Amino acid sequence: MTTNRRNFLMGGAAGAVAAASVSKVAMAALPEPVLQTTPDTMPPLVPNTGRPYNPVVTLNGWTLPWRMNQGVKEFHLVAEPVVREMAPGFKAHLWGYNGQSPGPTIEVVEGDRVRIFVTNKLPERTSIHWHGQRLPNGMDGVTGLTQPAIEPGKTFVYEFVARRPGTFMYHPHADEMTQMAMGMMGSWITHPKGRHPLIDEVDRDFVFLLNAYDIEPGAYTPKIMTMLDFNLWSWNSRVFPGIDSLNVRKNDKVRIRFGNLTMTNHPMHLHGHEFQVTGTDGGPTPKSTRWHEVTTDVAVGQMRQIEFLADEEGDWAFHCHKSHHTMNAMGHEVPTMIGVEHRGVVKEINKLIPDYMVMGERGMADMSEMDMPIPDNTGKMMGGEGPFGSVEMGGMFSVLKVRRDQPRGDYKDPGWYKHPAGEVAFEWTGAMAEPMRFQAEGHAAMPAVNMPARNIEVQVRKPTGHSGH
Ligand SMILES: [Cu+2]
Repeated sequence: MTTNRRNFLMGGAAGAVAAASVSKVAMAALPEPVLQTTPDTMPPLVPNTGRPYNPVVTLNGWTLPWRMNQGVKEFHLVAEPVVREMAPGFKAHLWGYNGQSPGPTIEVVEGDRVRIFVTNKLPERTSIHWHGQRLPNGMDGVTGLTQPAIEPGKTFVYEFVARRPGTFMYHPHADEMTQMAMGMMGSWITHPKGRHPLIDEVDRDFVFLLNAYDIEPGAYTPKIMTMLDFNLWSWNSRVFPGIDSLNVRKNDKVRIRFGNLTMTNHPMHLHGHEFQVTGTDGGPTPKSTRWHEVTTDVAVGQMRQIEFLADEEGDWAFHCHKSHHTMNAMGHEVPTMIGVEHRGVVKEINKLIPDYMVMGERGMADMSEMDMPIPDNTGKMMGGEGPFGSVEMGGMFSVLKVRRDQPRGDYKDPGWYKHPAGEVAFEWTGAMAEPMRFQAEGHAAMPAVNMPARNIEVQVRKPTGHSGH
């Protein structure tokens, strides 16, 4: 994580578009849009105006600065095409806000009056819906229902009071299928205005959105008609190993907030610790409803915030538990070859197809170490080199790094965990007794009828599509 950069560029081009499309009076009132040029996790934006609060850290993202105008917090979002680096060496042509997809996180305090200017630099109409907020109906951002569309080149103003503390998100409500498939979304945090009985103070507070893309290997632009068969499962439009680690100090109280804007649910799983779900987009959960979990499912259009005490040192995996969602592009249309010994025939096939190669006869892990040639600009099927070799993961996967000597409030990557002697699983090289194996035929609840003439043996075949999950 880069903590020494905050590459905010004051956007000249965006200002010019706004100037062309709004009146002189409105122009004078329009805050300069702030753009972000890097996909790195930016340090928390400590408020220097308005009520104080403990800011969040947006994973591979940033918080939008505001301008205070006579007691109103003014933000300027610019909807526009962006180039997002989804992982090192892999860039996607997406749509987003202020230079990135997702757009910047908006952080305000309960009771704040908020004014958001939205400039449309997309080739089609848009709007923004403020998911989960209590607000006047006409500020809800549903094109055609509560407001006219924001046509290309136009700037609209949304204004409301952030009434309810919690974790929210924003996204278009205009041609949503296209605009969300292209990456238009962002997080919104409303901090409590004082001590809140259901909202604890924490030492670290992270936020990100789960999103998914269908980008063919070698291509740059997502396919927008895809309903279920996505091939890039991302957090804040990044795929592992491009997702930053979540770095904390031992015994920090940690909150992680995430929202799901994909087309399927994601069971989010944390290793080494138990957490509680302390809030949803409906607000903080009553304490009587909280119990400890290590996996929580977040359905489509939901947000969850989890909290735990990071009291176990180490590098702990944190990922979606659907195994297809921890793979990058190309993971799917490959037949199961486990147990199929076909190295012998490769020479023959190579006469016909010179670049034919053996894939997956011992499982798929081989492929991450093979360094097989892939088209330019493709998220590797799996990737990430850990301290003990290849991490056979991609997609929705990152690492919670808990360290005794991580300075308070410092989010820098401490490197790999140094395990105490004798605390790493190791190869057994001593004498081996024959392992116990169960041999007998199974019992049955009732005697079977119509038994086949001889026993059937089957091999497992990996599903080749994504339908239904
Ligand atoms: Cu998932």
